[in-house]
Amino acid sequence: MTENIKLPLVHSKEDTINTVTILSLYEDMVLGRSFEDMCAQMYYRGKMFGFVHLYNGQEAVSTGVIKALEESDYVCSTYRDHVHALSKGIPSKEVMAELFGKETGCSKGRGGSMHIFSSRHNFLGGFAFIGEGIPVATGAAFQSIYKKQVLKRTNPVQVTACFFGDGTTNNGQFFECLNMAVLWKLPIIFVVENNQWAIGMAHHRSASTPEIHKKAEVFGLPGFEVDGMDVLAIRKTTLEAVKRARDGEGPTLIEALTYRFRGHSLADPDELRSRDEKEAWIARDPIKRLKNYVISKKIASLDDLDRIEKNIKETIKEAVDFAVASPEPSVEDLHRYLFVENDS
Ligand SMILES: Cc1ncc(C[n+]2csc(CCOP(=O)(O)OP(=O)(O)O)c2C)c(N)n1
Ligand SMILES: [Mg+2]
Repeated sequence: MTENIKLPLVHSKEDTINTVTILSLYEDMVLGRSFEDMCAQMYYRGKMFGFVHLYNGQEAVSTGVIKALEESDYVCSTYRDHVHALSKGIPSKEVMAELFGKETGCSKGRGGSMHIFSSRHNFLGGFAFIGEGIPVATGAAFQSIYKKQVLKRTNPVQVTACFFGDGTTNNGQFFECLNMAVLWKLPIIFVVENNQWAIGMAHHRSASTPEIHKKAEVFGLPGFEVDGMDVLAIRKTTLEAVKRARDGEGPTLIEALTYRFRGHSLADPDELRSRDEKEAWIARDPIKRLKNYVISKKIASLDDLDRIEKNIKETIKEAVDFAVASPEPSVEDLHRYLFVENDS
């Protein structure tokens, strides 16, 4: 399992990738998919409240980007945030408990589905308002070079990966932050998850220039279009962007072409997208794609992959049991965590 194998078609900078890494990418995508499927079940059983936006279909983007980062790097998400949080290492039971509104959740049950947060994991949220995370991520990238350049800290520069959707790129924060990031050469990767739709609005009907990666050129940063259903392609592009960021060469924009397999949220009947369109994208399922790759290249056996899937099932079951058994926040603590507490 630890043997290094050659990947002939991919990875110019990382031209060998070991079996353990490939299987860990597979495991992370299966974790994301299984977690979201369980969320749907729990939502329909009335265990979760409010809006819940699932990530099925987009797993290669989260895994491909976040698993190319170091633990000390930052991730900033959107309201479709559960799977980004899992890839960043927040334990699934803490994310599940958060969705159940329990005290043991990563945001102490005060955030819920759209406000997953963990300072311990440098996970900056979870934002219900679209585009809200982009300035926050830009700030994280700014403090990272400030520590290096002004405070003369010797640690490696921390990189920030900032995720947002195609619809969000029509908002002003996107353009303002691209400008600042280039001006100050910030170590940030803007990751556009172009899943072709913003709720019920098709991307090509709302954007003057639908090719989002081309907008990078105007601001002077590299912009790449990448197959968002191919985890290895995303990983390769991200590793190059991380290197540029850490070497002080500034930001990168990555547009990952992807698709969500479910409706916008669990409350969406998903009647606007055509059956043909959905079927065409589902045929490109990123998890099945990596599975086929692993089997055809004899990287691991079906039994190995089955074992991974079984372990994940167990992990998800434990996450639900933990969330069910956890206490609700107490009414006396209603005002806690609104402000930083100085009594520790
Ligand atoms: C500032 C703001 N305006 C409008 C909304 C309503 N809204 C919620 S999701 C959404 C579409 C976002 O689409 P996209 O950025 O493509 O993300 P996706 O849902 O596809 O992941 C909109 C307009 C919002 N949440 N915040
Ligand atoms: Mg979208």
